[in-house]
Amino acid sequence: MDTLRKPSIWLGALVGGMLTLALTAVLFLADMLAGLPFIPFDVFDFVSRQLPGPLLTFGIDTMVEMIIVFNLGETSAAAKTAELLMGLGAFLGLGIVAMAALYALMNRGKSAARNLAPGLLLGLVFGAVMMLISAQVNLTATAPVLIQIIWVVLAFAAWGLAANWIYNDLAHSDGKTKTDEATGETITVEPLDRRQFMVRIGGASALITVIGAGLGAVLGSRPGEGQVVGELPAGSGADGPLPNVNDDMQPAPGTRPEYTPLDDHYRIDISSRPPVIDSNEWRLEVSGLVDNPASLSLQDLYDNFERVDRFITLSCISNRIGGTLISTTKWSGFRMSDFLDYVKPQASAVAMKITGADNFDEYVMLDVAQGDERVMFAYEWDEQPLKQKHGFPLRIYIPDRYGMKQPKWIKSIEFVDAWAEGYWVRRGWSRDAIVNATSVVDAVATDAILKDDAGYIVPIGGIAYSGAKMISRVEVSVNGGDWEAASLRQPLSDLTWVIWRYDWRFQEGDYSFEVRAYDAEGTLQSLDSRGTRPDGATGVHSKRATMPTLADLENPPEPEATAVAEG
Ligand SMILES: Nc1nc2c(c(=O)[nH]1)N[C@H]1C(S)=C(S)[C@@H](COP(=O)(O)O)O[C@H]1N2
Ligand SMILES: [Mo]
Repeated sequence: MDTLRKPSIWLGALVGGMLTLALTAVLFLADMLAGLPFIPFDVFDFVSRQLPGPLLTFGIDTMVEMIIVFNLGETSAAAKTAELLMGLGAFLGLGIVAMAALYALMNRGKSAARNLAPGLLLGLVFGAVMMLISAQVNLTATAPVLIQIIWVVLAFAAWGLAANWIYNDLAHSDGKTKTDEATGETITVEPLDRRQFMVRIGGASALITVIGAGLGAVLGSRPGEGQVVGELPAGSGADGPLPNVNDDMQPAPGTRPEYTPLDDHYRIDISSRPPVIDSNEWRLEVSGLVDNPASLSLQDLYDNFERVDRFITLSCISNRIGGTLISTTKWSGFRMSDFLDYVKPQASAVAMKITGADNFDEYVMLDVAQGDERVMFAYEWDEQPLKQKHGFPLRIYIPDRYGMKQPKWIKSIEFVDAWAEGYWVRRGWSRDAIVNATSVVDAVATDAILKDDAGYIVPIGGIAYSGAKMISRVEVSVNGGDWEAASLRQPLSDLTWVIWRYDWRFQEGDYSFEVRAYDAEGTLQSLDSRGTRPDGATGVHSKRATMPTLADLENPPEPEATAVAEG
């Protein structure tokens, strides 16, 4: 008879950790090779969809705070990475708790029978629940649904069975006996040392983890976030000079690029990974209160509507004063007015409910859609089809509104007779999300000080933006002194930010440079310091800098003598 030595729940947790890591790697490999769902991210997305608005916002705020405090890089990219890591961590935690619970439950059983039912049951239940969750939020799995179901349930069943099998071996690992077949005698088998056994299990899990994750990363043929699936209409490919090339005003060194390189455009959305959309299958479904309901392919959009290009600055309502959740690129697509002429809204239509492939939804009032000729749909950014993460194949642009009002990955537009709250409005954010004027000091260029006849000049510069209200004047105040006018570069369009520059007469010491801007109507930006929620941040941005000493400027210390440029 076996002697039973029940494995503790701590051993269960350890086994859970190892097996869940291995499961994660295998799920990842299957995702990369066969378009099967990657459950850890699905669980994370599912949970974040359920969280009450304030809690969700608090979580995002804390994360952004940490990214800024610990200087973890560009906010939106770092936030996405943090989310993915949190998703993986939470899934691992779930696996650990599940296995600890399994071991605790099994320890309550009296029988020493080598039963595999509890683990199998746990795996099947988990697999089924995970598949249900995935079915609701997964945007990237491309394998047939039946295959997805079979795969997920089997993978989790194997995970549960493995834990159960390890439990049995652990429980029976000491003083095992068996009957010698030749002699009929009962002999004692060498007790298998638990530690040794766990090391073996750990080694096997680690091997699976490394191989799964490694192969997945190397063999991954799945579209990356930069790629799109299916055939594409030819983009314009044009790459002409920017409209303001002839403006002599040069930004202060260190000012952010006026035209954001596409790879650096900020990105904010509600899913761990952007939806994978096949352009061959995608249709824009137009329904509801219209005379001409339609189902339009991407090619239809290129063919039916006149192309328009606009330089546009987009900002997230979560952008903090001086933050990086704001970028500028060239949007191409077609006018809202042409689209409305085509589908013919009925008299009773009041708003459009626009839904993305991620089920993000927003309501756009028809009077807003018709109130500005510049409202448009975009299928290209920077002369290329939209990147997957930026909303391929179609997104909307509404001037003077923050990004939360502007769905990406549009799949349907329903004309309805009443406005309702969209995704972020339901979570406590602004109903209208109108852009607040803001101005930012990007650079106090102490490493690019200029010399003129009167002495030295420190270039100071940055951006000013007020949605579609344009910027007429930017002012700088040094250490709380008078507000002095900065010079403005001609903007890329009436919908982009403006680059400003202020050449400050050098003085030794520590200084704080504040900036404020006026819109085209002469309205001063709000100077009240207010956080992002619910209506977007306001307040004055400033930057402190310590000037070099005059002696250092006149006799630059070797060998970094290049700091001073002759002006
Ligand atoms: N379908 C969909 N559209 C969306 C979002 C989203 O999560 N899903 N996020 C919105 C928000 S909050 C912003 S700020 C912009 C960001 O666009 P970008 O990521 O391309 O810069 O997209 C908007 N459109
Ligand atoms: Mo946003």
